[in-house]
Parts: sequence; C-alpha cells; structure tokens
Amino acid sequence: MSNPQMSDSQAKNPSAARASSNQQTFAGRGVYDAIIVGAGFSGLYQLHCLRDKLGLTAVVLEAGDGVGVTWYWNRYPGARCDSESHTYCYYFNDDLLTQWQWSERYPGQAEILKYLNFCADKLDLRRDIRLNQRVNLAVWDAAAESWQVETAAGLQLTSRFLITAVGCLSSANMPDIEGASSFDGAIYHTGEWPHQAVEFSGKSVVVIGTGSTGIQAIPVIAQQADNLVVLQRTPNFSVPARNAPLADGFHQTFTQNIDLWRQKMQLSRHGHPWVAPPRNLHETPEDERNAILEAGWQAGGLGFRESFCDVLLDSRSNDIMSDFIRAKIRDIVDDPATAEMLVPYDHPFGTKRPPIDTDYFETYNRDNVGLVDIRDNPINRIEASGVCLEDGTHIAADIIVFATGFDAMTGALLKMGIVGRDRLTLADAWAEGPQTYLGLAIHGFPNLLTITGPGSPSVLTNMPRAIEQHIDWITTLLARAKAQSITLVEAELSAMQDWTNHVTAVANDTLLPRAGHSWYLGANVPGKPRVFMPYCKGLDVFRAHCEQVAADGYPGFSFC
Ligand code: N01
Repeated sequence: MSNPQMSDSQAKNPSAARASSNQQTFAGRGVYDAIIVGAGFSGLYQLHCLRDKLGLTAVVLEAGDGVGVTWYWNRYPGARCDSESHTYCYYFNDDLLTQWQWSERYPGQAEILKYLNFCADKLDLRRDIRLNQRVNLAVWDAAAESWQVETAAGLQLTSRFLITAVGCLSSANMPDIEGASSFDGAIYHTGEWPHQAVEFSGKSVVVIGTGSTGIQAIPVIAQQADNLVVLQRTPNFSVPARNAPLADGFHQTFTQNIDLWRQKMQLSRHGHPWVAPPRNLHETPEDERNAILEAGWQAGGLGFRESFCDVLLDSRSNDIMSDFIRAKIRDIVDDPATAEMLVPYDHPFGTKRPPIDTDYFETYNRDNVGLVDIRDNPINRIEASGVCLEDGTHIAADIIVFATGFDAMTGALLKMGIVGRDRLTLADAWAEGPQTYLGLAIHGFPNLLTITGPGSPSVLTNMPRAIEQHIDWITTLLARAKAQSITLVEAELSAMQDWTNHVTAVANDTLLPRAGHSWYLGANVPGKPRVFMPYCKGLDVFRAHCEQVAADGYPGFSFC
C-alpha cells in the first residue's frame, strides 16, 4: 500500500513522506495513507499503530482544541469513569502502565484527560494531530481510490483509508424545547460542558435526566447549589461506586502483576477484570443469595451485576436482583413518596446501562433537593425564569443542566458527512438503522474503518479493552494491505447483513431489548430507528471471532 499521491522515493521513506505531506497539510492540502478522526483513546492508539508500527503516513483530525474526545467534552461536575482506574487505560505498553499512577479507585475526568495527554506526549503523537479540525465532509473518490476529507475550518486532505475514532457517546442529545432561547439564565449540556468552572452557589438549578451522567452530577451540584430540582422522566437503577483513594502500595503491587490483570480482562465478557461465577441467581438458596447480593452491594461498582451469571438472561433472576436494589432505594431515601418516585419499574436491572454512584439516592434526603416526575407531566416550555410543565407548574431556575445523553453510536459518524461509493451517503445507508460488518466496516464505503462502531461490543465493555482489540485487528488488516499492495478493502453486503442480523439475534436471546427506551436501541433520540446497536455476546467471544476471520483470510471482505 502506498499513499495515492506519494512518489516512489517518498513511499520508500515514510518519514520523508510524512514531512512532505505535513508541509502540504500546513498549506491546506495533504495526502496520507490514513486519516483518523478523533484524538481520544482510539485515535491516539490508532495513530501510534499506523505510524510507529507500520510506518504509514497518518494524521489525526480532532474537533476539540485538545486531545481526549469524551474526556475533553464531558467536564460536568462529578464526571468520573465507571471502570476501575488501573483497568481504564492502555495495556499495549507496559511502560505507560508503570509510569502512570492513578489516585482513586475510579478515575475522575480531569485525571483521565491528564493521562491521555501524558500518553500523547510519551508516544510523541502531537506532531501528527491537527486540533480544531471538525470533519464535516468525507467523500469517497472511486477514481483515485481515496477519501477526500474536509473540515469546518477549511482543511482539505486526501487519504487511502479513513478511520473513525469519534467515540460512541460524543454527540450530545439536546432536546428541542420551546422557549429555550428566552431563558434568562444559563443552559448547559453535560456532554458539552464549558472549560471554566460553573458557579452553582447561590443559584437555583434544574437538572433534566437521570442516566449515568445525571446520577454522577446531581450529588455534586446539590452540594453547591442553593436549590436543586431534578426532573426525572424514568427512574433508574444505580449501585454505589464506593470510590476511594487507592491504598499506598497499590501501584507497586499492580505493576508487579500486569500480566495477570491483562489476562483477567482478556477472559472477561466485559473486558473488566472479573468473570461472573457460574451460578444462577434464582436457583441459589435465599439466604445465600441475599448474602452474595449484600456483599456485592457493599463492594460496589459494575461488578455487582456479575455476582451471578444469569441476570441478563433469566427474568426470574433479574427480578430478584432488581427487587434487591428497589429495597435499597426505599431504605436509603427518607421520604417514602420520594423513594417511590425513584424506584425503577419499567425495565429490568442492567438492560439500560447501569449507573454507579456516590450518594445519589442519599442526595434526595437533603433539604435543598427536590424531585419532580415528568413522565406524565412533561416539560412544556422554557421561559425566562425557569421550566414550565404541561400542567402549568413553573419551576424557577437560574441554571438548567441537560443530562440528556447522546445520539449514541451513530450520531458522531453521521455528523461527519460521509459519502461512499456511487454517492451513497452514510445517512441514507443507515436510514433503517446502522449496519456494519464486525462493527468496523460498511458495504458501500470502501477503506472506511469505524473503531467501536455499531455492531461492536464497545459500550457494553470496559472501553479501552474493546478499543485496543479493534485497533489491533485493523492494524493487522492494514499491515496485510501494505504487504500485498492492496488498495481497496470493503465489507461484502451479505457479510454486513449477516453480522447485523446476528447482533440483533444475540441481543434478543437476552433481556437487554426489554428496556424499550434505552439508547442501546436508539430509542432516546426522537425519530432514530430502533436497532439494538452493540454486540452483546461478549468481548471475549467477539475477539475470538475476529481472530478467526483474520486467520481464515478475511471472509466477508473483498480486496483489490
Ligand atoms: O445519558 P442517558 P447519560 N426530557 O441517555 C433523560 C456513559 N457514561 O449521559 O430514561 C426529559 O443514559 C432520559 O430519560 P429516559 C454511559 O454508558 C459513562 O446519562 O429516556 N428527560 C435519561 O434519564 C451512559 O449510559 C460514564 O426516560 C430526558 C437521561 O435524560 C451513557 O454515557 C459516565 C429527555 C439520559 O440518560 C449515557 O449516559 C457517564 C427529555 N427530552 C456516562 N431526553 C463513565 O463512567 C432524555 N432524557 C465512562
């Protein structure tokens, strides 16, 4: 493989080619083996693999003015990862693992952002990252067998391959509410949080949304605001995170056992360092299962759900676990009426992404916090002084925080203006819902690779593990393309359709689709097609399948 507009001498000397193409880039035009869109966990590692392992010319185009993507934009109060810190990082390089030391059980947003900047520096990635370059058009040029990419800032680049690393949860879902522009106070979306601190003290605040984000932000905002009203459409399950500083000596013990941690995560369905024991909840005697659930609750975190292996498979087991959490909510919340409003009733536990929290339910015991159920009495409009509900109730506010989530998995990809073969737009190709082969390739879009795209395990896993798996696989594919002078790689239509049907079928074998309004199904965005998007059979199963595809010579892909 060589760059479409690269001379022979440049092809033989990638660093000379890089220098040359960078010069062209600064002049406004450039040509590359690969353009990578997004400088978060995915984009940084993909750049390292292509540039430093394969010797390809690659550039990252990043919309923000810094690296980080999810962790660059999501700066809301309380923003923290739900994966444990020593697992929520790159594992491809032991030096990075050894040199970076986490401070808490779960890493906060600022610490993750610092970590990603540390990695960008350690791997010397910045010289091939262009910041403030939001891609808004990417057109396949069949004659040149390359992608013509344009950014909102006017940069135009060409590349053989286009690799999206835009994150699954990076396109904010902002409800269109009448009157929002007339509001006298400030409106924020958690996914587009300002860089400067937001002052809540002395203010009346309304938070809309009780997903993972709202559940993280509400307790922190409540401590600062004069008065906080939460507008809840659907009550949510949540399990205590039990965050705490890491013990002295944790890092040293960890670095002596890196291979063990790596191995544990490889074996896991979710890419976390644990595997559910082979015991069914409903078949476990009551005393025993209560003790296990209580121990899981006290330990906290996403591991609670994995105390038994059948919670997402058998509604009898799920009912028991869901009831256990409902009882905890009633126990924690002092006011019985508020507790009942907070008790989830319309979806089995874990069928929406389960949040973990620090004092979420406890926050409703504070005098300055109120809860309003807007399921049957939705927001009617926003006025100068606050939010108005359908029944005429007016809730005064100085600040409104939308914790209303994302146009997940497809939103950021569709915003890039991708146009494939025969002028087919991605928006048209996905009009009935996203279709991919293995989550990473789309028929009709040659040489486009979508890291953690719809149809991949991604959001059901500890993300860095899923990201590394996809990128390692893409890197092997491109190494083969380079070695064999392959210039075109495309998913076959039947392979894409079969994979998409398989993703749906395996989801239907579980309880997951029962949360009819979840973002997994695209149901949180009005008008979005309802397709269960992530692959739920497990990262371990997915990895083995991808490795088999590679070993078998990539069935389902056509090469030229
Ligand atoms: O978004 P959500 P999120 N009017 O879609 C409500 C990841 N994450 O940002 O349930 C009123 O889950 C909506 O109500 P309903 C994690 O994967 C990770 O919280 O649709 N309300 C819901 O309550 C997570 O799952 C970390 O009825 C409206 C809320 O807003 C994903 O991000 C930390 C509304 C949205 O919940 C998304 O979480 C935080 C409207 N028009 C988040 N529209 C990590 O640890 C929506 N809602 C890495």
